[in-house]
Amino acid sequence: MKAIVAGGDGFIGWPLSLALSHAGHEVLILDNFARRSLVRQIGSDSLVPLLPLDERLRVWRSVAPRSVPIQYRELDVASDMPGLLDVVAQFAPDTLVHLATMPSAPYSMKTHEAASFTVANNVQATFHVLSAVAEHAPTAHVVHIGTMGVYGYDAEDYKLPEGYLQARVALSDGTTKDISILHPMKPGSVYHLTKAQDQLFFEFFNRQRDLRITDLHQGIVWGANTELTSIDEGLATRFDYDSDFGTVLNRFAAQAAIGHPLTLYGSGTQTRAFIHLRDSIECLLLAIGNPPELGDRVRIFNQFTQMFSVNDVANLVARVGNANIGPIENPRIEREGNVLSAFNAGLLELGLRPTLLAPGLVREILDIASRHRARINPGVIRPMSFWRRSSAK
Ligand code: USQ
Repeated sequence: MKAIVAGGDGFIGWPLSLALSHAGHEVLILDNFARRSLVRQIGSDSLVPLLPLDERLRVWRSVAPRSVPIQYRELDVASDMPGLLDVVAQFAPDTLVHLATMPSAPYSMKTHEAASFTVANNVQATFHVLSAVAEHAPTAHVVHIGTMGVYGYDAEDYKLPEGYLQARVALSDGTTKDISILHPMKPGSVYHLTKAQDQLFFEFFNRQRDLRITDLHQGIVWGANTELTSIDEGLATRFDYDSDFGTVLNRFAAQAAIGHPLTLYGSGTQTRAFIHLRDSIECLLLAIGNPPELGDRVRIFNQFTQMFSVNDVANLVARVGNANIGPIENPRIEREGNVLSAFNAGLLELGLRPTLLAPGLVREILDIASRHRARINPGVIRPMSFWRRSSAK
């Protein structure tokens, strides 16, 4: 199989590219390295040192000499539509995995400029990817990582479906009809808003251009390694700990490593869906290996394995890492004490075997954070983006 991974230098894109190559597939990475430069712009960097992409690929060739070499091309899929059309026409992918996104909710709420960049980048990137596939690889399967956050986190006493809601409408003759619609969206940040918008693009291109599309509504990813990124330090994926780009559990681990109180936002009673990085890659492989049939509607899976409150996560990291918890005023506008329950049977039925949160796995992340703690900039740990003060709200 031939796969394009747009955003293949990123936190998920890199381990996914390795996994696809390891499985014998021909991989072409497209990336503009925006993630590396945005994180540096805010005064942070990956906690784990990263090699430039060409050097990472050299390391991969040396440890996996029998794998098909991964190709790459520096390309901004959001701004260079002719370039993308060209690449898709020439490479003729069977699968295009779209991860070329500005992925941070806090960054998207920081300033007018950051919000505007997020909208321009994410919306254009999705539109360009779909247009290029429709034009030059119409039978290819487009796989995208979306977010559980599109559903919103307002307390509702029902289990969130995988993308589609059954609704009953009244017909003019007095009878009723059951229909299936996209679940209403209630994004909590400009970033999540772009992911909600993506769903409309997918529906449109699926209905009008017959594209085969899988949208994975992912929870918060934790963990620092996959089996393949652990083979050699030069294959590590990025580990962000700053308050804009780091996700909560990895952030807490980095904080524990330098003796910083864990930055619990508000009461910590926000419940969220979580998934280990290894499982995230496994889910992508399962989705790629089991594409929808031509003519199927957009396939949506909820990609998470467990639900926790932020308190649960803080308490576990505090216990394993011998850290204190230091609650601070919540910089976000988000409901605390929410009820969250959702179906995730789709990926389990395809064969996902969940990696469950356990002290040993937290210890693994803490060890990595401790090993690199000299690289931590304490100035980027506390919140740097405030929903209420944000000009983007
Ligand atoms: N939180 C803290 N302390 C911190 C950081 C976060 O208490 O230092 C809390 C937040 O208030 C929030 C929760 O932890 O309630 C999760 O925050 P997060 O920064 O780990 O994750 P979030 O901004 O929600 O977004 C992340 C990824 C995004 C992905 C999303 C999945 O950045 O790409 O889409 O997780 S989900 O949240 O399920 O939509």
